[in-house]
Amino acid sequence: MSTFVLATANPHKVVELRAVLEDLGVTVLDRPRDVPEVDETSDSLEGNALLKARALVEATGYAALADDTGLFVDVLEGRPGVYSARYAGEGASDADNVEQLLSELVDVRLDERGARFVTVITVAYPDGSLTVVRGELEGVIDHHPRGHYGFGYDSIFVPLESGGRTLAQMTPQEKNVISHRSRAVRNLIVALSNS
Ligand code: ITT
Repeated sequence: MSTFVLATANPHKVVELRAVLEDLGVTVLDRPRDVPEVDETSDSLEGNALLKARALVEATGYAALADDTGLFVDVLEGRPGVYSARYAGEGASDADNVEQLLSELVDVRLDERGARFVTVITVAYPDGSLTVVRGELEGVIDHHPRGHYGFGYDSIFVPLESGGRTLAQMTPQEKNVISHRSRAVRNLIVALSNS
């Protein structure tokens, strides 16, 4: 079929994406170490995924796959959103970002703490064409962190279909069944199978 180079250097994502794409007959190349990372300057997930994918197509000549994820909290008008990775400042840890978000929701009741994770995956091809898919997971932001699985904001995000558990209280397998990223990947499989 074709060859894709992956924009992410995150080892968890590389393993997940490589398995799915190789099943579809795609040859997967890791991100070349000598290609510099692009600044994620867009104000949308789609824009940032496109910036990452386009830069890699230009550098390598291969089709490139990039993803971007954000947590959108209703009562905060969608923040942290596209700034999820650096919400507590440049170089912030997951714990710093969680603390920052909880501090902004101190007086907000549970029924007003609705939020969603969104993942956008973009494949950019050398001829300029694009495949863009997304996956979403609805839930609420808990008052305190719970659980030890996962990463990022998992310890405070309670999916609607989790029986009250946070994502960090679900095993990786359970999270993978419902997660925003796996939903985006499933939509990618459909889009690539139809193309
Ligand atoms: P790249 O190297 O691929 O750009 P990244 O660290 O920028 O990866 P993402 O764009 O996927 O990561 O995610 C942005 C932030 O959103 C990330 O730093 C996490 O804090 C959070 N996040 C992403 N996916 C998450 C998940 O499944 N559960 C909890 N938090 C998540």
